[in-house]
Amino acid sequence: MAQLLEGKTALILGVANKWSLAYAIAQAFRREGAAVLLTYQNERLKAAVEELGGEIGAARIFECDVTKDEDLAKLPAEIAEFGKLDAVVHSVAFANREDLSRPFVETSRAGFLLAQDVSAYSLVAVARAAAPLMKAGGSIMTLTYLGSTRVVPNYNVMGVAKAALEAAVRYLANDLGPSNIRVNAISAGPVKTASARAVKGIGSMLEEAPARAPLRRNCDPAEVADTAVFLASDLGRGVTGNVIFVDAGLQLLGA
Ligand code: 1JT
Repeated sequence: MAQLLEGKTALILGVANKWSLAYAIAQAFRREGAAVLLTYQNERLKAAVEELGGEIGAARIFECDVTKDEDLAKLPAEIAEFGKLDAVVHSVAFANREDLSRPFVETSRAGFLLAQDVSAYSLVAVARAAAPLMKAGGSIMTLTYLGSTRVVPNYNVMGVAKAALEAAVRYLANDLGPSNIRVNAISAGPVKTASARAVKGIGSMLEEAPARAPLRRNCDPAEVADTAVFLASDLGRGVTGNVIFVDAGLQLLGA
């Protein structure tokens, strides 16, 4: 079968380790023929991302902290050799650990703003930096979670940040649509990533999901990645401003 992303260049932010959803997406994009550019947040993650990028044949690997405008200003130089950028995957979030366990009402101003800056505003900053490079149109996508619209125990400040992120997807889709740039979010069901494991309660969610989910199993990073391929490819050309659930059907349930 023809490769779905042949001739396309994709920037993927948020690979931290082999469990990262961003890494599953990078693998799927390579399988479909895209040139893949990976970023790492800082020196601490550099070696790990370089090793993972080497394994999949990433075209470029560079430092990009999405909270630093000067790092985002490097994008034009990094993609210059490819002529244009076609897809961006934003798979970045952060909150203080204490804000993912104590009652939401106790969230500090600093903790709230940190989660918003890293997890929601960063999509706006990335889209603004990437859009001028998407000369043949493009697809920008981010990762979200059901805690944006429902109260999921302990998700707390991240739920509020994901609500802002999903609203940003809609406003960005409207702004960038005239340039044929689509903006969407993938809402992944619970998966065993390193960030998820840092969180109290994810273990029991993963244990209970196979009995409750309509598809009667847990979610697999590879199926999140295949939806990202669809959104980045021309198959997704009519889809913008959406939140697509890749969660084995869990979001349908009322109780
Ligand atoms: C972050 C973390 C963002 C974990 C995340 C996340 N988006 C989804 N998850 C997994 C998760 C987290 C919680 C949860 C269910 C799933 C951790 C680091 C900060 C960013 O609650 C039951 C809290």
